[in-house]
Amino acid sequence: MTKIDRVPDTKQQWFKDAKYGLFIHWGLYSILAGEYKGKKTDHISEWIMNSLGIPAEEYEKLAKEFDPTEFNADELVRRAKEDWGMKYIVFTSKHHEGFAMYHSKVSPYNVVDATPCGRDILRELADACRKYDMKLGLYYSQSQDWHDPNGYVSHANGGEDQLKDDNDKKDFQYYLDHKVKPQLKEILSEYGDICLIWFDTPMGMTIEQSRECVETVKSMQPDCIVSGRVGNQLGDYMTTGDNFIPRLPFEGDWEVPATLNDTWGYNKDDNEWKNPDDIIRLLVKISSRGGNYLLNIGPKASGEVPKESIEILNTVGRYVNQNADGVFGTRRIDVYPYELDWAEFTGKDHKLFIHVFKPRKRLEILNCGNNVTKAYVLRDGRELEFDVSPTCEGDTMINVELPKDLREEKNYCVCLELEEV
Ligand code: JFZ
Repeated sequence: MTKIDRVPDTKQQWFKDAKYGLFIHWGLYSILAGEYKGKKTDHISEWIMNSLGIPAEEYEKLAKEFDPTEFNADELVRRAKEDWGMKYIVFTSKHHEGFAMYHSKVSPYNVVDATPCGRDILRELADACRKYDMKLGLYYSQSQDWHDPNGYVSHANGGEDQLKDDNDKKDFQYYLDHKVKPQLKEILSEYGDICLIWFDTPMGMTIEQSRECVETVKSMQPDCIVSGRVGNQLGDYMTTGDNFIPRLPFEGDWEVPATLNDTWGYNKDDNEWKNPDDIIRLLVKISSRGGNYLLNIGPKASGEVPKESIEILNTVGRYVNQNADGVFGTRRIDVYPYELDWAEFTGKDHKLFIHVFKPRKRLEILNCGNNVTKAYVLRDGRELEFDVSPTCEGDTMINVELPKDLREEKNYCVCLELEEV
């Protein structure tokens, strides 16, 4: 994460309210699923071409095997919207491997022209997003392209000096003018409204080159926002590292991209699935600090989403759907600038939401701001008794009584309505 000296502002209300989105990493690497000719990668699987040093002429043959018979964009978008409660989707239109997951006229290395299936995956997704009124954003790797001779290469396994020499010899500007900008124009003109372009690590790009990327996007769709990784502090919002939450206070618009296991692209050997309870807590914690959580799935080459991902997202989705008022549209709060092991707080308007993650006999909340006028269980509206008492330190303690059934529970939310002053 690079240091920024201004507050990033997307000026897009949908982004400030969204809180929860779906990242989809899908490409030719999904066919290899972490293994090539008996060799397994110990790096994130979408990097396999790079980490196992597969030559471009070999790697590109994978396209002949791409036939996603199980991919159903409609079903996926419906799940994201209804079952998982997500507000936007970001799909890899072209990752570092250089392969376009849409019908590009700029390069034949794309999912329609180079595969037997001939399906325009982005078209299918865009149509489904329109049907379900889901915002669609696109990941586009602007700096690294391991298929184009002039795209940058970085190394999973080091060797930076040699690489820097190799990269310096390339005509990156040519690649920018002849592949990146024309492809950006395609994805921003042929697939309807695109809510954001998720640029990735800029590497050696100059400020002019980052600016050209931003300007290409804005010239096509002025409301489309760009991620901080476009480089040179030109992004509309800040992007953190995988599952990394910045320290309070972080003003402005930001997003945490995150994996459910330890890879973005599908890896058949990665079973390090996170616990849904931890994901729920992370989502709430990020909301309380004013950010968005962009949670990733890596579909298999067949298009099937790993069942473990679906199960985790279904569980998280139940919490999100039952407690939507306490997640979406919430603002960064400063009421609780310290950590509690049993709760996280979110807030908006004159409401403070207490997300309870461990069984408690009663809820004791210190100094929650203005006077409390009402307390209720968010998911069913049940009103709760409360009283207010001074502490010896001169603070105010709100004590919320819990009915018996809730005292054994975790993962529920209580809303405190506060007096307007
Ligand atoms: C990048 C990609 O290289 C990776 O394959 C994946 O697409 C991910 C979402 O983005 O990886 C990064 C880049 C930067 C950071 C972390 C992962 N970072 O700044 O912490």
